[in-house]
Amino acid sequence: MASATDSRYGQKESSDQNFDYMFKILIIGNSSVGKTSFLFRYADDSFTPAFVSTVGIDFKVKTIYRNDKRIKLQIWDTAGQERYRTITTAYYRGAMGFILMYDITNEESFNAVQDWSTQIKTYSWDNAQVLLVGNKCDMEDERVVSSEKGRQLAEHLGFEFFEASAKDNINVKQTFERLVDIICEKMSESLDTADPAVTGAKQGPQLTDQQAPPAPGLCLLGPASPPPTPPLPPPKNRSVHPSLPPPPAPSPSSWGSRGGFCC
Ligand SMILES: Nc1nc2c(ncn2[C@@H]2O[C@H](COP(=O)(O)OP(=O)(O)O)[C@@H](O)[C@H]2O)c(=O)[nH]1
Ligand SMILES: [Mg+2]
Repeated sequence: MASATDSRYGQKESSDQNFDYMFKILIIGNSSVGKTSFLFRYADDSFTPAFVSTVGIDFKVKTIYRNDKRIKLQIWDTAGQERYRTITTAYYRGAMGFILMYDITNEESFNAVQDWSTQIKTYSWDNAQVLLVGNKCDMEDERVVSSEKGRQLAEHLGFEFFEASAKDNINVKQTFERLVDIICEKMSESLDTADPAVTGAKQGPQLTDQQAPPAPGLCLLGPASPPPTPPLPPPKNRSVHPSLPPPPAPSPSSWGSRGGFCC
């Protein structure tokens, strides 16, 4: 069980202030679909077959380069159980992106996707980007949810779609990078169409313009500009438990997207 002293969540990168943008991403979905494993595969390139139930919510930080920009990802791993829903949904508000995960060997987790999507629509910014991920695609013999069903549901919900395996490291990096790319694309579009009176610019600023002010809550510029809205993470190496206050954040406009990558 993750805890305040859980060394699996070491945050050595979290205090690094050297970045151009910071994106907050949440991984959500039913318990045991592989959310924690997916995050550990991506952040640490590690995998453990043991199931260690996540308590509340926790995060890892990973910094990547996209379009010559240093992007710091604050990736929040949530507990899937209903009893943590109040805490975890409180974290939806500042998120720019969601990885909504089900397990291709577990029909119930797939049937729950619609509910998770409703949670996103209810509690997140309208413009948050979502990828639907069918995890455990290494378990082909036990598959009960076809790729086609996954793709159709993603299309219906307006999300892009990936099948992946945290265990075999299939489409893990690709999922995060695609999510970052669509966040960047939509952020750039939003800034292009931003009201000059609000942004103070004659033309909408580009993603690559480091001096340009971001649309509220869409991105966090590096050291020169402190975060406008999303919350600071909790102290190092700790989970967020029911007694701790949730973070806030407001919301702008609305977007959507589609596509598909299977195992
Ligand atoms: N075969 C396989 N097992 C996985 C995969 N991802 C996670 N698991 C296993 O599924 C169980 C639940 O994983 P976990 O990451 O704790 O799920 P969470 O509750 O969604 O965070 C663990 O036993 C993992 O080892 C995967 O891609 N393939
Ligand atoms: Mg977990």
